Formats: sequence, C-alpha cells, structure tokens
Amino acid sequence: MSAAPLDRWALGRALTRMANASTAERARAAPREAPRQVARRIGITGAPGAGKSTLVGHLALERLSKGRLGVLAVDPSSPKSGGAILGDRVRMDDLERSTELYIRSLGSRRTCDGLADNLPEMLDIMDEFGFDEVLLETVGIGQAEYAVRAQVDTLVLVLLPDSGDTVQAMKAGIMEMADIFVVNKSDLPGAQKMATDIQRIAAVLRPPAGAWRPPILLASASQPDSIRALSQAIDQHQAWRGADPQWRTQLRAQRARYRLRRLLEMRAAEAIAGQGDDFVDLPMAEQLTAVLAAMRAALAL
Ligand SMILES: Nc1nc2c(ncn2[C@@H]2O[C@H](COP(=O)(O)OP(=O)(O)OP(=O)(O)O)[C@@H](O)[C@H]2O)c(=O)[nH]1
Ligand SMILES: [Mg+2]
Repeated sequence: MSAAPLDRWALGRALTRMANASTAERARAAPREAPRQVARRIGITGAPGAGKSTLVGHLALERLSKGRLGVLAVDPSSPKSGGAILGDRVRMDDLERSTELYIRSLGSRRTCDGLADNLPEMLDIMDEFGFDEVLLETVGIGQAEYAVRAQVDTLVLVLLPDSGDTVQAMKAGIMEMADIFVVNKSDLPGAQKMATDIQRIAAVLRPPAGAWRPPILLASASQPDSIRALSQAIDQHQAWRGADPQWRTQLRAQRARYRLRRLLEMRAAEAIAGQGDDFVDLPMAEQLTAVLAAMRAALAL
C-alpha cells in the first residue's frame, strides 16, 4: 500500500494537463529513469456494450483491498461521469467511500486505435502517484487490442455469448494477444457455446511449452463468484508474469518503443496535413524532406 495520501486534485490536474499536451510537450515529458513504483496494469477490452464498465466496477470492488486502485476508461464517445463509467450495476457509494480509488474517463480524441492520445504518459502519471494497480477499459475496435497490448501486463478480452461470427472474424491475432478470455453476460443464452468455440480456436494455436494458457471464463454481473474467479485469474497471470526475471526489462523496452512510434506517427500525420496543395505534386524525396523538416520544427529538435 502507498504511504502518502492520494492527492486527487494534483492527480486530476496532472492528467488533464497531459491529456491536452502537444506532441512537443509529450516528448519532453518522457521519463528518463524507471519509476520507483510501477502499478500493475490490467486492460479490459472488448466490443461496445460487452459489459466492460460493469465488469470493471465489480472488479474494482473486488480488488480494492489490494491497494491504491485507479480506473481509467478510454471512452470513444463523450466524456461520462464516474458513475456511468462503471456501468449501471455497481453500487457507487461502495466505491466512492474509498479514499484509495480514483476513477477517470479519457476521451480517445483523434486516434484511430481507440486509445487516448497520451495514454502512455497518463499511465506514467499513475505510477508517480503511487498506484498499486490500474484497470484500463478500452473499446476493442480492431486495432485497439494491438495498441493496448503494449500498455498493460494483463489483457482481458470481454466477449458476448452470442457472437459466434465475431470469433471467426477475429481469428488468431487477437486470440494470441489476450491473457484471459471472459464470456460476459453469461446469464444470457449461448455463453457456453461461445466458450467452447474459443476453446476450439485456442487448441489449434498450440502455445509452446511453458507459455501462459489463457483461461476462458464465464462471467455475469449477477454472479459474484464469477467476478471473484476473474480476479483470481488476473492474480495468477500477474504471478506468472512476475516469475520471469526478464519480463520487467522487456516490458520497459516495449513501452518505450511504442511511445516513440506513437509520437512520430502523430507528428507525421500533423506534418502531412499541414502541407499546402502543391505538396502532392512534388517528387517523393521532396515530400519527405518537407515533412521531416516540419516534424523537426514542431518537436523543437
Ligand atoms: N444480462 C446482462 N447484462 C449486462 C451484464 N453486465 C452488463 N450488462 C448490461 O450491458 C449494457 C452495457 O454495459 P456496460 O458495462 O456499459 O458495457 P460497456 O462494454 O462498458 O459499454 P461501452 O463502454 O459503451 O462499450 C448495460 O445495459 C448493462 O446493464 C451482465 O452480466 N448480464
Ligand atoms: Mg464502458
């Protein structure tokens, strides 16, 4: 547990400032050394309306005893209140009583991968404020799973009972990325069939010996046992991860690369958009020179 009390006002301000930071400001904000404390990062992703917020709310109640807990919800639509973020089935008074819980909604703005623009930096801020764990809700819109993968230690993919076609469509890519599958709303028909479908696909993938084998769980907001089982699966995955001495170093390298790539992608998009009409008629080499010059200037390099 963190000793210093949580300064919500300072945290809120730091997150807001980072949410609105320009690319150049972000470049300056990159940490030079590893933070003293790194929060466990649990990603909860899945299709719109899969019940992610409701699940995150119940998980937050279940995991509050593990220390300072942050909930960040990347909301592609409008910013919502804390209550709406956590779905409509959780008793908010239980959560709000806690001084060690912080809930925040982040708009996904202009990014196409469904993550907030400055999410890596905002997660660093959570580390600085001594969080033990961060639950990150993102809407899975294809690329989102790839983007969120680099940001979290444990990725939970939330699926619905009645989406047999979706499993076919998502195929191996996303299946290989998730650490835990949850067939949510298992009070509705078709949950077991969905779980069996995932099992079949997972069996074909054949993970190498020693690899994590993602559990396939059924969950429902109305069944507290199912939330507890999910929470335990998260703990098991965290323990498995932590047993690998190389893991933290690899994770840090992976996140650093992702951060840089994202910074360059955003700046490149801005630099291209800022070129005049005659730009498209220039030879490619000149286009590149112009774009790189604009990027250098914007990043104040
Ligand atoms: N039957 C059933 N309905 C549920 C369950 N969990 C959530 N819901 C309902 O599903 C709807 C969507 O729930 P949310 O938790 O907001 O889903 P979400 O995935 O966060 O939605 P977005 O953030 O908008 O993508 C709500 O009407 C919930 O009441 C469940 O376990 N069973
Ligand atoms: Mg939600």
